[in-house]
Amino acid sequence: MIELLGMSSPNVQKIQIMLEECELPYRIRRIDVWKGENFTPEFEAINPNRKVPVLIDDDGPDGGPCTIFESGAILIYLAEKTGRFLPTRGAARYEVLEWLAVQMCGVGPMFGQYTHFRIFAPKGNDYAENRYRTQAVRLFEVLDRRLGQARYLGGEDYSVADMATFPWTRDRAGKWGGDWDGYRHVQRWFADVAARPAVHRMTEEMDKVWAEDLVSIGVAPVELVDRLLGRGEFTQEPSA
Ligand SMILES: N[C@@H](CCC(=O)N[C@@H](CS)C(=O)NCC(=O)O)C(=O)O
Repeated sequence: MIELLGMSSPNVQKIQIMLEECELPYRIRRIDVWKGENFTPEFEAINPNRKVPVLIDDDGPDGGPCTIFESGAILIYLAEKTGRFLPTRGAARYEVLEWLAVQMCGVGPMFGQYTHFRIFAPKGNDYAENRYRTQAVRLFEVLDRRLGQARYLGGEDYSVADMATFPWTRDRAGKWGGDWDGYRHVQRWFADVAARPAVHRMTEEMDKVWAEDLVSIGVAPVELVDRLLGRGEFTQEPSA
């Protein structure tokens, strides 16, 4: 059995899509980051970076249980375990890995920071908000150009690169001042991915987890939110 540790965030959603696509039996263990459950010694022992998702597989590559953290590594692990959604060799493999890397190193961090500064930063912090919005819009343009040349991000076949990117584009460009109507290739791809039964199953399940997350967000103590966001008493001052 596989256990997926996480909440409703995009980095967790991408793993659930892959598990559903591969029809692997799994269960979700909710880790409530708003209650600091990712800061316990038990959690730190399985992910020193203290973030979700984490995947625990009873049937790991060496015959025993294994634990994997970082969503990109988890997707590659599941692709290699099942032999699906990532070509095993040749240029096609690296094309998928390139676009997976664009998600991991670009789309995730930039969209994440834009969300942070838009929602959590004190008013007047226009520099950071403008910078990350500009990066987010730039990345939408990169995705749109790519999807004008290829059916999917990794090439002609649906792959882990699409699964990784899809949750980050849900609900976003239109609200962000980017020209959603202008991103017609992203829109075509988005509709295509959203229509997959596995993706449907993920959104149904994750909408329920999101409802639980919303309750936790509403009652989260200030000091836990400050630790999560790295602010207040958790701010690191520059060394002299
Ligand atoms: N690069 C990591 C990012 C994981 C990440 O940022 N997870 C967030 C939820 S999306 C989290 O655990 N936040 C809690 C915290 O930062 O304390 C991955 O892709 O797995």
